Amino acid sequence: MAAASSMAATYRVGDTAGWSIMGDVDYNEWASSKTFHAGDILRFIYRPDLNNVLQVTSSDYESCTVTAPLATYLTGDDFIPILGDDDHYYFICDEPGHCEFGQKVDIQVAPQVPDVSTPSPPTSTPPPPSKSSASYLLSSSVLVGLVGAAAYLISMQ
Ligand SMILES: [Cu+2]
Repeated sequence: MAAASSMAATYRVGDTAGWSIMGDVDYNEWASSKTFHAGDILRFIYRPDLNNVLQVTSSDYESCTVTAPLATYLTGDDFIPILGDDDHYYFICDEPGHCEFGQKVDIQVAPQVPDVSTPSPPTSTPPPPSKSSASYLLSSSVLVGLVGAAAYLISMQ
């Protein structure tokens, strides 16, 4: 069982009002009340004879331009997966006037939370001293100690 923070969620866009101009939903207010992560799914429910869902670029979202969608959804009950982290997904309806009326939503995907089970390696670790130099340092300090002890013993006599 995965931790709650990593479980994918499905969000019904506009909640019970769905994807429509009829409910007078502020879709960006709706989106700002959620935290979207990669792996989550957006569910757009709407009357397909009156609406659709276009995924568009940022500029086409701003200008309600419907002529160059990145993706088009038409079924009336669309499940759209959020794939990327730290990114925006822009959706509009292409029925005349609907986007201008406010049937548009900017989904901002939250940055991915680092997985604590796989910490990134330290950026700079000095290489450990090689065994030969370590043993050389050890033996030379022992040698100095022995010489010093010998000199001390000699001076005492
Ligand atoms: Cu519409």
